Amino acid sequence: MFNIVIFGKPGSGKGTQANFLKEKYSLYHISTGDLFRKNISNKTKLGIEAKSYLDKGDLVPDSVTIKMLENEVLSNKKVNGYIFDGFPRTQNQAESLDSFLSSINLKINATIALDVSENELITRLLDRGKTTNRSDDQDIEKIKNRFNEYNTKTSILINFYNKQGKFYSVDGKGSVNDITLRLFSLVDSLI
Ligand code: B4P
Repeated sequence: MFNIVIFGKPGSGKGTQANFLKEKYSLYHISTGDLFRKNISNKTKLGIEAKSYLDKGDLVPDSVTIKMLENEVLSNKKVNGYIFDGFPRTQNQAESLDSFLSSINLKINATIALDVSENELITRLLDRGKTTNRSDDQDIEKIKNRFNEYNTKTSILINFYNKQGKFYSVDGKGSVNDITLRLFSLVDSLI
């Protein structure tokens, strides 16, 4: 099993690139953002709870997010590995993920960050906001709040995974294809 965390600021291309990684390495892709949006559109109890956080650009509480992630892994165990997209986003989530994976004899092999400037990200997210109904992509203040959530709660995980010798950063600026090739070359060197 080869398990990857794809990491980066909002809009850095985690979801975009996870789709290519999943195909090439036959991984099971778990996007916590997609899971929340699916629950919101199906108006489930979880979706109703998550909606107010997503709408403001806040992180959904760990108590909700960790359980959801664990259920998704346990429901999809016959796979070659996982790609965790948008999870973990807090120290508590990262520690929970390590202990949960170790309880089922798995571990994270690599955490790969996509490095992109906030100015470029604002352009990408506002562009996406024009063609989708994602409320968190349509308002610059909400986008800035998402950066603030990342800078205060998520960026500490760079140190967390660095200490474990598992952190890698890839330049996330350029064409989607160029970035995919950078990621493939890194993963090929790790497998
Ligand atoms: P996510 O769904 O994870 O969304 P994201 O960070 O905005 O997007 P991502 O980095 O995947 O970017 P993408 O490829 O789509 O989170 C949304 C919300 O869910 C969070 O704010 C939070 O509220 C909640 N949430 C999720 N996980 C959570 C957790 N673990 N704990 C608590 N709360 C959680 O790309 C963005 C855009 O850029 C796209 O339009 C794409 O086409 C474009 N793009 C991609 N690569 C490009 C490139 N190279 N050049 C130009 N454009 C590019």
